[in-house]
Amino acid sequence: MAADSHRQSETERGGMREVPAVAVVPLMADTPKTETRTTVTENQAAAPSSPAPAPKKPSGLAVLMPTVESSSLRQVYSCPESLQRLQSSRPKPQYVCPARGPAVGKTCSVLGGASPVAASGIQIIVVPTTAERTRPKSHTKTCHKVIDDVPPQPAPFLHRCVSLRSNPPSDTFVIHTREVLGSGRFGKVHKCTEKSSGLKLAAKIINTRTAKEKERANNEVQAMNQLSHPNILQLYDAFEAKHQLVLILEYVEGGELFDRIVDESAPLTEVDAMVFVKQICEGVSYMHQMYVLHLDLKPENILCVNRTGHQVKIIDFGLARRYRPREKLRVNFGTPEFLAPEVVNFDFVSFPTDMWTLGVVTYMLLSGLSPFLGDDESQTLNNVLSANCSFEDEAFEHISAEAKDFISHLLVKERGGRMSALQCLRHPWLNNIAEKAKGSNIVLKSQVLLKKYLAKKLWKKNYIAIAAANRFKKISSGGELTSLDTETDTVPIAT
Ligand code: PIT
Repeated sequence: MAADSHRQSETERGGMREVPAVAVVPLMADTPKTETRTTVTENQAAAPSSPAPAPKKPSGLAVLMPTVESSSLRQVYSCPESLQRLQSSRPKPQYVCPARGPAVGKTCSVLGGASPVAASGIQIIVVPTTAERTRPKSHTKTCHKVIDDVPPQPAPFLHRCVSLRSNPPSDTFVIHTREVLGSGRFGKVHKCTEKSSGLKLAAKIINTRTAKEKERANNEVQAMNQLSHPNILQLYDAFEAKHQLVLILEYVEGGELFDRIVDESAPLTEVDAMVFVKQICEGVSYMHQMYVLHLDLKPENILCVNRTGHQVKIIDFGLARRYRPREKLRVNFGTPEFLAPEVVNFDFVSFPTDMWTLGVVTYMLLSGLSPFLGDDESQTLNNVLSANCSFEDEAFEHISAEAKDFISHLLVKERGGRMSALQCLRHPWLNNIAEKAKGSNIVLKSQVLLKKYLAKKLWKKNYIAIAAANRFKKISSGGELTSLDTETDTVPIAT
């Protein structure tokens, strides 16, 4: 795909000067050699639903305050002050009761209506496509809704630089193991509550039997320690046991973005997609300014703050890497359909690698189609390498030229041709949203197609889980096992 005016200038990649080849190292390696241990107080801002914070007392939670300066162009060690400074320039969101204007035509489900909404939410009129108008569904009528285009509230606690604790998490938290918020190759995420404050949190229990799993888990802690942004899920605490690492994370109740938007009673329009993508760009832009590459920005890793609003947070920093100028990083992991061509080619990865994936996510959000997904893994990888994505499917029929231009400047085979996150935020598609919303907002076809995509993925996940259980049974009864690597999600790829 061609790229021109939105091409990423080198200065804008992470806000730094040209570095011909980029390299990155696991974040674990970033732990400063000399550390000063200090403590922070807990829950300086309590969760809206939690009891008033207990009187401040030293929590005993150690924070690493680095004293060693490294030679990289820009330091992100100086946590938390530098993080707070970067944050302080952002306008603080103001929340008021939902602002609902007069209904136009029939009022239907209102995305963002039940959550705290900015006084000036974007008011839009949603019209069904001609084909939809004949179907007996709730969003087949013209309706009115308000989109809360405000940044999410920050986590209900101040940024914490967390170091691993060796005492059991049950000393401090109740982990509700029956309530599963997410699961994956790593293990499971459960709801949890801090005993002293009642603060609702999430506990990600990561199995760390192998050195690789341990490295990934430690990586996640290191990455999250460096990031404090409303569009990035925050780390609260971390515990290490022999074969497990437990991350205590900010709790959000909206679930995965794609799971939420397939609810057909809440019609999805291009304006909704703009608001979601803009927030993802805000998070990625900040992450890149902090010299962190996510490298696994797939749809599952975007969570909604609540069930009705438009605020999203990026999760899963297990594959994240620290950008290191003059060093070169190649990676051989990821989810085939979201991999950038340089990953498939085992070439250097850097900021634009995340931007490619953002292009894939945006394409899917608008159309419900995965642009490079083939019948099997090798076809998918070949599709990625050809970087040939088209907007010819009827799912793109009502999608704006600006949206297609936005995607076209991300799904560019040549890394240097892709927009940076900052350039995305300046792209016309993500600007004047309220003005665009005044036009006719046709319901996207992506909802139905995404539902099929998710169902297929769930089927595959369950199939693999059953196959793995059967293989386990086989080994237990003395059979042979050739490979345990059955996960379809983030997998090592053949290079
Ligand atoms: C929720 C609510 C919440 C956190 C999560 C899910 C976290 C999910 C998660 C996090 C990861 C990961 C996989 C899933 O790799 O507050 O519904 O780092």
